[in-house]
Amino acid sequence: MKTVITYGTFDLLHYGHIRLLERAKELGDYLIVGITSDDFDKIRGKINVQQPLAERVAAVKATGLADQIIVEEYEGQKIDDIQRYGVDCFTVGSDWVGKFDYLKDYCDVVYLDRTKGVSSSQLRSKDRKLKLGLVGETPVFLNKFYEENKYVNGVEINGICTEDVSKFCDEIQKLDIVTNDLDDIIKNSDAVYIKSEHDLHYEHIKKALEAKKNVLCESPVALSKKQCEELFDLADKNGCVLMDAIRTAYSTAYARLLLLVKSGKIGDVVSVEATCTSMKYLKRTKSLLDWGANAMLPVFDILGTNYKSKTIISRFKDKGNHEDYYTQVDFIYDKATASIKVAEGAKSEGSLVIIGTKGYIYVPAPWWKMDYFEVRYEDQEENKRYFYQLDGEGIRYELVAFARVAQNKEMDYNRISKDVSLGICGVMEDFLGGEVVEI
Ligand code: C2G
Repeated sequence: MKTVITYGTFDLLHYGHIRLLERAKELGDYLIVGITSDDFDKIRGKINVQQPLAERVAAVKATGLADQIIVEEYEGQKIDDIQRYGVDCFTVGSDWVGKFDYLKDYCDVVYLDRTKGVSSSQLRSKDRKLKLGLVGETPVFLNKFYEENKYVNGVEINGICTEDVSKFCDEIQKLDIVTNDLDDIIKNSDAVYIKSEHDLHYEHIKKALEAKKNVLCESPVALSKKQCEELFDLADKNGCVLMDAIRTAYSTAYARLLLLVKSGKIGDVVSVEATCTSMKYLKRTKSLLDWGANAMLPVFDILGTNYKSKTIISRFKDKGNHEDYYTQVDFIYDKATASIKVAEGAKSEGSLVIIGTKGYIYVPAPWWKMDYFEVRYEDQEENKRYFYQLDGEGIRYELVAFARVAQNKEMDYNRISKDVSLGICGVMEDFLGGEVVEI
């Protein structure tokens, strides 16, 4: 019996895939199909996959072409599988020609012509692409955001609303819509990404939601709980999406860290300590407004937003203008405490530590772009290390999630709850309202 093996994602199964499987089957008597796991696809850069593994397995199974289906989960697994299943022939489409020649040491390698005219990424974008308009003044970040979107199927950045577009990269300067009129960009886009000054977020979001456009906005989305509540109510009323853009929430490592905490891996959480410092943009230091939301994310995700009390402690550069060199916010909960330390005018180790009654989780700096963390115990033999590939700081994953929520209303892709957004806006409101212990 001649055993053949082939691998793929097989997302949105189409005739190109089926023709490949048919020809693979003809190469022998027994066909094994390896289907990539969701994590493995993300790690190898396929971040736009629409269907979860179970659906992809079922679709391949329904073709009746596979004698056996396995899951491909890690780099190098093909060698293990070829040896484990006594494979005589590996085959894959010609878009991979040369990439698997190393398998010739273990079995025959056959590249089959790829079927022209169809691909999963085409199918993913078959619904009209989401036209996304940018709103903001910071070229450093918006240029990066533009680059990141190149990895996202189904979203096309079609314009920018800014005062001076000459500061931006050439591609942004050549966008269809370049304006300084917010109404322009809202009218001509399906959705907007807002990275304007914090005190303009509320007004910008409100205009977009009133026009029934979806919004992805840097956090905080507003500078008071009331305004935040009002924006989410408006989004609900108009059937739109308002998504808080804290990209940490979209990194696999962060999502897995939360699952480990919630599964009791470190016992009851007694403290969350998050530090974010950055002195890159020294010309202004709005530490809490710029970094507070990111730092509060793990606090509110793990301990919730119903703290009993909080103390905001700030060292100001210009109190009247709410420019703080350093701000610390200490939260007291029923059975836990939390402390965030944020600084654009001071420097510290940007780590995240989650303290539990059985052990603790340590995320090294810069934890907000995490791809790695450790679960540590008294007995170091029990320590575990976790690594999850993160490309581009997580912006592309945030964009994929936003597109899913905005286009298909798949709300579970929005990793930041309204409760967390409200909690963040509430702290900002108290800070701006002067509820601060000054040092
Ligand atoms: N394919 C094809 N014609 C198409 C599209 C895909 O012949 N129009 C083939 C691919 O070459 C591949 C298989 O169908 O052999 C599955 O394609 P994908 O699901 O896109 O997965 P891919 O990541 O390309 O699979 O490690 C090997 C890779 O997993 C190969």
